[in-house]
Amino acid sequence: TPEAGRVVFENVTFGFPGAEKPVIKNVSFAAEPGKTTAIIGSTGAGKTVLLNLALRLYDPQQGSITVDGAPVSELTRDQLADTLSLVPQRPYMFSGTIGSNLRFGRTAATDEELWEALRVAQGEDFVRERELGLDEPVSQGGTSVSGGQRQRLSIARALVSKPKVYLFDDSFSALDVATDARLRAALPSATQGATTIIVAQRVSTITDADQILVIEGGEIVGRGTHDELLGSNEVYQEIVRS
Ligand code: TTP
Ligand code: MG
Repeated sequence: TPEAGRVVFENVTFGFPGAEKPVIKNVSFAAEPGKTTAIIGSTGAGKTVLLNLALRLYDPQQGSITVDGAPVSELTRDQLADTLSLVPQRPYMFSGTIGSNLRFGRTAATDEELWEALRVAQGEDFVRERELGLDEPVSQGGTSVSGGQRQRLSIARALVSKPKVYLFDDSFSALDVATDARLRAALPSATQGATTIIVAQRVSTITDADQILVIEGGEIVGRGTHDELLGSNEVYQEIVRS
């Protein structure tokens, strides 16, 4: 259906219980299947909270969030987990192996699929270098892999689950610029047809996005393509300069 993977926020307002002010204010946007929506803004702007709302880690006080045309408030955790994959800002590893961390409950995924996901996520080389490859043990918390490696494993894990919606929360910032560029070049064909939402710090990560949302203080203060925002949005111009 044309709705497949479409994510729509409508006048969403959210504040943490007991907090004085909402951290998300009247946010509306639609993220379309086959397109990339980027979210950029300073630290504390509310980017992570926006992604968490889509996953229904908490419910908004006002407004609605729908996926595939259905309110997320009516979807079960399992349905949400099948539809949306989040690569969290601080990826986690479970005690097990690299392979079990990539499968993460998807027992049906073949080794070949795991290697393909690793190839796209630029994680193939460092896993091949491990003596046991996919069977290499990983400790809880992932202390045996570096932050950048953890991030790539976490991206590969999302790819293995083949969701309709990818949520990347600042997933490329721990990568060097060359690896970031290779990964983003490989990503579109691997995620073809899916809805992609990317929270980014570096403008270079999102210049190709179909739609960029500039968020400040929990509000959308600009939206458009890179070129449109560059010409018209002061907050975006400031981010580009910094
Ligand atoms: P975030 O959404 O975490 O801000 P961000 O993701 O844009 O920032 P960064 O680039 O550093 O990752 O937070 C928005 C506001 O919500 C901020 O004032 C902190 C607050 N907050 C809480 O109070 N509790 C929480 O669990 C989270 C996630 C955020
Ligand atoms: Mg964040």
